[in-house]
Amino acid sequence: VSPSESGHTAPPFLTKNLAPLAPPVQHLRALILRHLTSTLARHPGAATPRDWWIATALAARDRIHERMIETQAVHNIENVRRVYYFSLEYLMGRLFESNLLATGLTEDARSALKSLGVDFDAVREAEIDMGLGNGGLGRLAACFLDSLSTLDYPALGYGIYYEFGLFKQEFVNGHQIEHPDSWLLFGDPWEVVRADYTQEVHLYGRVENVFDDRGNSRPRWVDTQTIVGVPHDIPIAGYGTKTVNLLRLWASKASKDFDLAAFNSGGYVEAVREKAVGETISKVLYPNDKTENGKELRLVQQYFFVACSLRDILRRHFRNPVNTWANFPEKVAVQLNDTHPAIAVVESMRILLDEHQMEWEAAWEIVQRTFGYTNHTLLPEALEKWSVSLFERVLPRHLQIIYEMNSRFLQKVQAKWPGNVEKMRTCSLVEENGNKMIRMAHLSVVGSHAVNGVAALHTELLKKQLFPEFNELFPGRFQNKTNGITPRRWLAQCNPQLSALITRTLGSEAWVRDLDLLRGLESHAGDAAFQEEFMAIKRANKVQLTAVIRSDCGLEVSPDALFDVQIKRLHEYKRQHLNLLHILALYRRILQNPSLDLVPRVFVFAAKAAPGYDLAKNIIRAINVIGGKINSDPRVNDRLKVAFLPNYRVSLAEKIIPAADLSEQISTAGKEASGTGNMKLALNGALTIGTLDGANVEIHEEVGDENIFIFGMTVVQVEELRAAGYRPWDVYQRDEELRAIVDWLGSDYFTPGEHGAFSILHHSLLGGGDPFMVLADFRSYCDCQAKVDRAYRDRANWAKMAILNTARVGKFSSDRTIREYAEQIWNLKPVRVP
Ligand code: B1N
Repeated sequence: VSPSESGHTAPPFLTKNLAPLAPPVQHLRALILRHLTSTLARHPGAATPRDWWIATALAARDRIHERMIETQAVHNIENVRRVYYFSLEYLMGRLFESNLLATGLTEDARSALKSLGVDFDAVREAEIDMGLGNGGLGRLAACFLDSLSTLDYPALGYGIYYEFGLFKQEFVNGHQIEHPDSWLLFGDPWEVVRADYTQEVHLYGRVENVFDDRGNSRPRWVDTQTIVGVPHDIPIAGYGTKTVNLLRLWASKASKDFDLAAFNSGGYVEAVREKAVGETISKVLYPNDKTENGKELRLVQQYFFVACSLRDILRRHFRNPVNTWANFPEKVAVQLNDTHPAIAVVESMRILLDEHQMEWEAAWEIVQRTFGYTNHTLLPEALEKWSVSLFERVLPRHLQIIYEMNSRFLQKVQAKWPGNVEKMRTCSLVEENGNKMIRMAHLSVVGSHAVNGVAALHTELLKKQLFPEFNELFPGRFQNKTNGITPRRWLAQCNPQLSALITRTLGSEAWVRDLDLLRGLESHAGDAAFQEEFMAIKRANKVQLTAVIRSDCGLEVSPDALFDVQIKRLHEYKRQHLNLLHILALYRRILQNPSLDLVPRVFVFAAKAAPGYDLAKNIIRAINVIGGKINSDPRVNDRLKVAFLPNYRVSLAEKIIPAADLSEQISTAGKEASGTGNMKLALNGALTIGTLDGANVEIHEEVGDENIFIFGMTVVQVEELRAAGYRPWDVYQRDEELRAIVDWLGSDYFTPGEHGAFSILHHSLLGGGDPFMVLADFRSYCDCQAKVDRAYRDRANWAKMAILNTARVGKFSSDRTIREYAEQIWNLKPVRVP
């Protein structure tokens, strides 16, 4: 069918003077022009990059929709087993390039736009990131969706359609300032609203007992408020396959009943205001990464999306007349992304007990067979607990069910350790010291058939430190699933030049779907010509990043310097302040020895701090202010530059990572569950300087000891030092240089006239007891950085190490991770879509 016969034509007045192109490109161009005129009502002469972005996205979406309809039809007709990923966060980033890549339209779109005089890169940059997540946990969910579709696994992601994603960050005088993220301002061309699948959810109210005709009482949840959830579907197109799964995100709306009640009891304005309450549920993403603050709205968000999603799963299951409760666990696997959606376990029990009159044991078996739980952190402040009184108000019936779960579970504990009250206390789903709290992690472990950590070390610590009793009670329930990243976004898309070199060298693009094939680069690591090419690409990427640093930081940096990169959420345990202390040490050494021979370095930071996290914000301020001073000090003579790029997000990561020489993974051992930025940077040929923490341990194993810079205390050493009584003051006293720079930091040298500007940070290191042992690891870190400096001078050997990093990190593809989940937790089979 020619473009003119297919019905997808652009109006002739727009096409008559255009150059002829290859038929597929010409067809795509016609589609783009049609969307520009018929959907956006825009003349090409007046179109902005944003208009072209939407028009091109809609053109690609046409193809994706065809595949999606086909995929869903195959899944439904074959009544396949599916996995449902429940997550409060999805950090998708931009979808333009990833959808073009998946559908094989990247080059056609580039040519079509070029023939219209439109720059592809400008179009790509017009898309606002879909930033519905905080950090690694949300980005992992996004990588998993990509792998699930690419590997043809029937899957659906469920979450919340936040109107505002993670805040936008700006720096004013070095301070972080937050702004709302209005990502929907210009619409989302990828989504389809499925109003026909709207679900109703109940909240608040009370439980009463009603009697049936045999005189048996049953609990009934009454006087509730009703909220409705409207699904917004984002298609997730697999790479090199026809599978298109869905990400289904729920937007909250006030229900008609809600409206009516308000209208009857008050006036019109009150009624409309009440209605707005129902719509606040999906208004904003909580910007806290690992600090739970027990806010009612957060619990309501969790319950809202879980209840909508479970009802949607039931609707889908029972739509097929062959399905029953008996085969439900054969068709449905649900994975809980941390405890945030853990209320799903209780809601499922409520549905089975109260709405389907099932007996407890039968219901419990279904629930347990259905759920799996992934733990993402050991940090106590991140382990979710909800106060019993809050629960009682918001979800009174669920609280009753939790009590019943607990009493049955504690019988097991009792049977295992007869008469041991201490074991009961530690294992209980309810924490009883003072204000009673529900422990969502315990609930998740008890309610799931599989519990996993996200890196080998993390899983070991999970079994030994966090859940030792549970590991004894439920042997085999705990497993490891080391995290991964999608090679589509994190190499093929973000580093096109390196991708082209790899494809040329390996003779095919197969590595994009099978990352272990990168091992084929190992034999080229010592080849001088290959090293040259590899490093030329790194330099080109660095040149591109210098332009970003120029525009976003107003700073001029040289692409020949070593790019030393730390990009991740700002957290005490991640120790951006350890990096800062090293920078201060180098600065001081230069001031004391003006001719000091240092490899010129650009320290690149990017990080958001939770808005209420004062210490994290103080660290940002310190890096900005001290960095500013160093950048403008002529005595430094460009040997050190500090660039703190504002507003870290997925699309910015895609620009920084390909340009990195050194990857900072310097958390206190035992604190970073896995990390995934470490994988992205290594894959793009950055060498890691890191502690033996999280997945660094496994990166070390894969790349080999000669190709990584490991420093600092191990988990065991951290524990020993803590047990022996860690005194940062002693470390400070003993190390002359450390003492000088900590004092410097505590003075007002960097902030004349503003006394105590970094006192929160200074206090955390000394008076506050240095909980993450920054001072204890300082000397080892500096020594290791000196090794990096020496290594960078040997260009050929550095190139070899970088190449070996790229070649040897195939393990960290999320395809490998997802296959492990599918085979070992979900019992899920791929389904090819013809
Ligand atoms: O999950 C990532 C890991 O790679 C990181 O090491 C880990 O820190 C991260 C509460 C969290 N753990 N916990 C969270 C996020 C939001 C929130 O409200 C906790 N994020 C992680 C992927 O496994």
